Amino acid sequence: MKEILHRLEMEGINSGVCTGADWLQSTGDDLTSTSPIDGSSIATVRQASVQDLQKVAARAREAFEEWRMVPAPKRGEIVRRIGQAVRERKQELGALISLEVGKIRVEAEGEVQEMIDICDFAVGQSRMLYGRTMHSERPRHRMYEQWHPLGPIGVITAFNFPLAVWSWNAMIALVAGDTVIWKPSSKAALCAVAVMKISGRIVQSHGLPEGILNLVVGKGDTIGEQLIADRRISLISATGSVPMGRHVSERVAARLGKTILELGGNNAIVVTANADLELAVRAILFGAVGTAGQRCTTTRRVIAHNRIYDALLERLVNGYRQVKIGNPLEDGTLMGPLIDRVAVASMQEALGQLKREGGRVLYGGEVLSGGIFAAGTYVAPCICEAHNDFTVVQRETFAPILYLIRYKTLEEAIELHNNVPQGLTSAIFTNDLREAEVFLSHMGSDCGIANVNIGTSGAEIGGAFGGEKETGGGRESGSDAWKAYMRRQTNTINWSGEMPLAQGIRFELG
Ligand code: UN1
Repeated sequence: MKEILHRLEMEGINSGVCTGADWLQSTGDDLTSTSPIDGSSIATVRQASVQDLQKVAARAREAFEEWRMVPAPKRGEIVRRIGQAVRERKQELGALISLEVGKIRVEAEGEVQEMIDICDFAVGQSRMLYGRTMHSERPRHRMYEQWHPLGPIGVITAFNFPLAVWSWNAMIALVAGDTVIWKPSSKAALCAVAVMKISGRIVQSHGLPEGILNLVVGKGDTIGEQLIADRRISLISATGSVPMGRHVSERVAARLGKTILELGGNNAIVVTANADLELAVRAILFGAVGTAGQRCTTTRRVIAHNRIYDALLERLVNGYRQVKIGNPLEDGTLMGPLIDRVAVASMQEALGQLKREGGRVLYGGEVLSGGIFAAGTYVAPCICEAHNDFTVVQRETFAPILYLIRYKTLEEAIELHNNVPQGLTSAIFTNDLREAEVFLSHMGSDCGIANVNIGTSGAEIGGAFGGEKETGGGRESGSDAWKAYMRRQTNTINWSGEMPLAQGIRFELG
């Protein structure tokens, strides 16, 4: 552990506030990060006070004036160098993610790869911030639109993707010409400090002012509140629970600021009678057990055709039995701990609720104890029989609970599928072209992401990521998600020597 921290230039006590290369003497409370693996202390972060945030926000605003004037491809060059530096520290960063949030090594390194990928994507994007041209209805006029940098943006991230989600936002925002203030989850503060040590220095090594890439570790009810209320911050991008997102949305809307929200999911896989069950089981296992059920994209429901329900259940139970649970840093482990005991308690609470509503636990669900499980953060992943309208099924419990639901007709399956408040990711497993097309059509899945013969989690960075309904409607990462980080301007230029008005209006003196 010491070795990993050392290689990432982390100390026993670290400032949690920086404006690039400059780490401020933060004046908030100390936050000691403990590992969910064994409950041991990893290191301490000195959090931001409200005054620290004020200082950071002022610098971010000031730095924006200069950063927006750096040509976009040159901004891309800085992002390219960040990606390179992260590539060189992939293993160490991965190990820190495992230590601090309990992800298994391959998934933790996969997350670092996700950051590297978005850096590469953003570098290319920096030369492709395209606007359209239109034909003016007036003679000898030119009309076009262009995209300008937006301003400082605030990025609020959750513990479960401590690097990737920030980088989807921050790297795109950087090439867009925005400055970024990051408030990470307090449960993943060390990961944030580590990646900022790498990235902040690179941004500042080009003679640019401090304040382009900033970090404020702090509590939601003080620092978070201040951040979302700050009029200097043009856009707040928030990832987390629905109640958090609703609050952020209301506060930012009150000052008519912009938001990008990526909130809870309640993702389902429909397995039809024409599915390749072998493939479906592999996707469900990764989707439901991967990251110990703590992804927004985790598979929470399987809607299975009556005819294959029993066969699917048998294969799933067989798969679940073989999942090795334990230390996420050890080879062969497929499921590490939950983030903390609170998460374990909320999983148990959900299972209690399921039983009260008439559901059944078919496999797993226990809290594991003793030996390597002494921290009280390990559980057995769980398969349950449930009805879609149970209140417990309607909400997102951030734990490896999978609800199996039966259906008879595809129409019914889609109705069940869409009948939840959230709308992030979805999938159908079928070899029948018509079933697949119905699922992807207007009458099919109502989610932001819909897949065929691929599970609900593990999306690539190249697509726009986000969901509908209570998931918040935001889109991040690839495709044209960059547009949300810029302001659009429509320009009309008259080179005619006349003053014709649009809509044929004549407005002339005498
Ligand atoms: C999240 O859980 O907030 O699609 C993000 C996935 C990852 C990102 C998940 N690429 O599972």
